[in-house]
Amino acid sequence: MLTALAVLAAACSGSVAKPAATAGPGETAPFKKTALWIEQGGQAQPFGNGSSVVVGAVNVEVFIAPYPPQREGSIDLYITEKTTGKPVETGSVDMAFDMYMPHGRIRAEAQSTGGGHYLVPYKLVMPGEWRLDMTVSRSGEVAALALIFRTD
Ligand SMILES: [Cu+2]
Repeated sequence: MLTALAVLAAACSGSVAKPAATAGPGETAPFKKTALWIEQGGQAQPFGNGSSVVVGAVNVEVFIAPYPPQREGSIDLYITEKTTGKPVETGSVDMAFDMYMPHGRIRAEAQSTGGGHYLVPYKLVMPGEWRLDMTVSRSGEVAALALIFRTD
């Protein structure tokens, strides 16, 4: 409501409305709370919960529950072949959370439940901004992915 009024006021006075701010890691946007980013080529981009990303030869769909992320929750991954769409069931998934503080890294174990679905329960020692490094390994091929997420 306030946003609409502000835009209306700007239109009446003839001034140009500013584009909506996009929050990056470490920033707080005034109107929209982003809690998840993906890091690609050294840059963090907002990443929607439930989105998928191509990493090497596989497609990885990522669901975090609850969302926005809490200190304790779980991550559901659906991993499929990029070319055929077939579920990847033979891989092993490694996960580590880090925020570069003296408490160190936190490992999380991925449990394969079949059909390309992997469940990763996690418990973090403190709230804040965490980097999640994920690797999918199978038959000598390793695909790496980095997410950044903020917990309350
Ligand atoms: Cu910390």
